[in-house]
Amino acid sequence: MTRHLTVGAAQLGPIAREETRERVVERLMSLLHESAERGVDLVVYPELALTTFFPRWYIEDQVEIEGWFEAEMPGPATKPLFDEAARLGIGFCLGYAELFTDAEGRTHRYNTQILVERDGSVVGRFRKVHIPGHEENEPGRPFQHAERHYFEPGPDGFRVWRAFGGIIGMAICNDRRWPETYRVLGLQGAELVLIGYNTPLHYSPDPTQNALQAFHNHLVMQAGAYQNGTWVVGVAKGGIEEGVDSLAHTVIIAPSGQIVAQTVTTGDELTVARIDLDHTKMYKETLFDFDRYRMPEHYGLISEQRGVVVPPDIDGGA
Ligand code: ING
Repeated sequence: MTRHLTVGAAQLGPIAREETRERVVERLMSLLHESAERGVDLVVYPELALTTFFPRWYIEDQVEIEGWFEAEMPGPATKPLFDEAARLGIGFCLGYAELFTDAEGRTHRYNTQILVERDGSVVGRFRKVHIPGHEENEPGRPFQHAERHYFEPGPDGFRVWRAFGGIIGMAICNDRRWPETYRVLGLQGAELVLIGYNTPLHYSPDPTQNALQAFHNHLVMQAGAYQNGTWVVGVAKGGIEEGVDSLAHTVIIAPSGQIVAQTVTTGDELTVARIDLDHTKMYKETLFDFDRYRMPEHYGLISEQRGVVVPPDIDGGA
């Protein structure tokens, strides 16, 4: 039996600081219509797909900050996208800055992705777990990466949802660099992992990594796909956005780790692949038959420890 699904990775080029939600939704709508022409069932948009990547500035005015967030999803600007996608029978994954008020009335700010089925129903919500960058103002940088000033880590961890005929997981940007992300999803049976990202080419803490950004981007997602027998879709917001050159290189990756589709520009570009979710079995039921081959009795440090602890007794001897 084959479970085919046609997936569209809808890369965005730069979004200007002054660009309105309505104008951005027009761009998302254009990619949605191209998806419909190309028979796409599920279209994946990038991280923070409704606004410019505002963590590149250290903003303290709370009103301005809240202007970057969505208090409801869909909201007035995004409802047309939801309605059109449902009319076309196309599902989508959308990244945005979420303002959430809990039952106790406390406000939370998350870097969020939602998964919307072809009937327009929201079937999943993921909040970014690994928040990179810095908390305090660092004006000495050419641009900031103050995600920790704006976002709390997602409290829900890494989950999967049954949708589009398979088991779908989500992750956001820096999450894709951590093998734990894919393994926790893999242990839940993930067959397709959807990841949006905004990645500046310049990495202030170690600029020697700048030239390796594209290599590292594909390395981590190809490894995550192969080592967990899952499809992975990585979708960029790329190009020079408010003066910051950001990685594109959007990809669709097979459970073998092979790239089966990728973008070739740094702008709004859709790349499409018809995937077979049963292809995952070739790896999940052989090399990466977790139940048969994993040895969790030796993996304790992975969840017990946060940082490195060098054991005292490592100076030689069996
Ligand atoms: N961006 C980055 C990422 O992990 C980063 C953090 C910035 C990495 C610059 C390298 C260079 O791709 C997000 N948004 O997590």
